[in-house]
Amino acid sequence: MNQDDIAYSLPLLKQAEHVVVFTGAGVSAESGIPTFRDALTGLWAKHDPMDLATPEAFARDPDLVWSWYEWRRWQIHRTQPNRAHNAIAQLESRVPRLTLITQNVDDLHERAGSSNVIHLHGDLQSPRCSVCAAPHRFDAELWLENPQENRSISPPRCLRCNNPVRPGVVWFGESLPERAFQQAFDAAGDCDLVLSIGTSGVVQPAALIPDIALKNGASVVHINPQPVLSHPRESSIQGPAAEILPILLRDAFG
Ligand code: BV8
Ligand code: ZN
Repeated sequence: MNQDDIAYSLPLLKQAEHVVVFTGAGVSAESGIPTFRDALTGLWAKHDPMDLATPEAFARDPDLVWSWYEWRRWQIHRTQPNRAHNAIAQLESRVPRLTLITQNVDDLHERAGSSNVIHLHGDLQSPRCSVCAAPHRFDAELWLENPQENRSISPPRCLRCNNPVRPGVVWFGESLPERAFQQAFDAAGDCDLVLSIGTSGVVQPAALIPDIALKNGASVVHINPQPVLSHPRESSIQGPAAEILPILLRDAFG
């Protein structure tokens, strides 16, 4: 982590009227949640997430896809927000206006205390009927089944039309939720600083968020162990978010 990169970002953060925090799977990495591209383990090792996270995969094998999401939901249920999530929640009260946009489907930002989290790719806590879209409530007892990697669990049935319930996430090839999309893109066009944290910027159209902000004259600071740079008003603080963010807040706001 380069102290100059932190020093360069401090005035941007202190002077910002509207900060957009844009997070990807890397912000949850230090809570032990593997990023989308990390190698899957156990039953999932032979699967490519890109093949599982599609409507076609769910239609072909609903038990396999539902089990994968239940295993991920179980992993998230058993972990805690890390210092990056906590620092982002604290930042809300340090800047005049903050919009938090996440590509993640976990609830770690909410559990760290962040409010009004915009989930561009949906979330694991709001399953719905795959046909009539009726919201489904998880049955608390399900956790007694302890969905380890080697279980195959059938999705519950919709109470209204008896069709399979699906995870409340956005699969590849599906459109992003209209309201979340609009809110996120409006915030990107209005802000003066984007903190882009733990995202490789591969998945579209979410990856446009920093570009929209740059086009509107904002600055972008990437926080990522990998360098992510392509524009004069983009800078990078290389390193893990859970280490960098607490330092950034301390040095900027005391
Ligand atoms: C759509 C939910 C319209 C499911 C996910 C151009 C325009 C529009 C569409 C496309 C396009 N080009 C291609 C497409 C199609 C596709 C797409 O983008 N494909 C990619 C692979 C090229 N996009 C779509 O299909 C989208 N839909 O556009 O609708 C449409 C409609 C019909 C037909 C066509 C188009 C929907 C995309 C949503 C997919 N759903 N998640 C689930 O989770 O199962 S995306 C999923 O992958 C995650 O949510 C995440 O956003 C994304 C990437 O995951 P990761 O790789 O894990 O995370 P990330 O990339 O953020 O990388 C991790 C980073 O963290 C790394 O950089 C690493 O260095 C860093 N890191 C690691 N440790 C740390 C760290 N950083 C900080 N601290 C650390 N400690
Ligand atoms: Zn239904």
